[in-house]
Amino acid sequence: MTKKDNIYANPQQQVKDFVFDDSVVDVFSDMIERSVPGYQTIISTIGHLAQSYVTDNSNIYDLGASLGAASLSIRRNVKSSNNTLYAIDYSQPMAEKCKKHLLSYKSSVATEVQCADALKVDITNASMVVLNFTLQFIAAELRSQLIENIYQGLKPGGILVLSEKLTFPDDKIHQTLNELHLDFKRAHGYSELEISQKRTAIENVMKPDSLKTHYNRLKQAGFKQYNQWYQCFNFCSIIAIKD
Ligand code: GEK
Repeated sequence: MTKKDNIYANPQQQVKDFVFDDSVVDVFSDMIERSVPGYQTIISTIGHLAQSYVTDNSNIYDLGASLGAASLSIRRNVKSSNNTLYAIDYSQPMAEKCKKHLLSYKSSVATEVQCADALKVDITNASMVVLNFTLQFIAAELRSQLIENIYQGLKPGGILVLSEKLTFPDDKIHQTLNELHLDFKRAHGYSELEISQKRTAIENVMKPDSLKTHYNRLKQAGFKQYNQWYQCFNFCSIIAIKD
């Protein structure tokens, strides 16, 4: 049973910076589903893309895998053989629960869950890499390095799925899409107190970019083909395919 996220339901004297600790891991599935518009659509589409892009004898990387929702979707859909899926998360409690979760389902895809920093992972022989709402938690000055590592580690024809919260250059658009997102959270049961305390907790930790910044970074890394395939309010998902 999924536990309800009520981490910010009571007033906190001092709201601390958000960390992926035991209390977050405990309620993570509920938290992400009630906070990220289109999350399930993105997870199932990652599986669908795995069907088309994962090739025989190649590796798959889910970087910032959390509890392994994208990894599970990939494993359920892969049609190729001799693949290894690396599910990576740098939060120890997250990686531990991810391992239990993934290993409780049978799969023909060899799976390794590792507690590691995505920046330090050696990406090789990859036909698919997933960064599903992870890049925004990585220091801005290190994001290009990660995207470059991914580009280098992808095989020709391999795919990167990059999902992120976005900022927008036009103030009114930014405010409106942000407000729609907050309404989404309200509609999913979060109170004003929960919304405001979560905002305080996350603002130093999660720093979204604009779509233009993402596209520039992908281009600089070497990708020639990339585009958004999904957007709901201020959340989007991009695919980038190596020539
Ligand atoms: C999903 N992809 O459910 N290295 C490895 N992991 C990291 C790093 C890093 N440098 N920085 C952050 N993380 C998941 C959802 S959540 C998104 C991803 C969210 C991990 C962090 O520990 C957390 O588990 C995850 O990235 C971000 O499809 O909570 O909004």
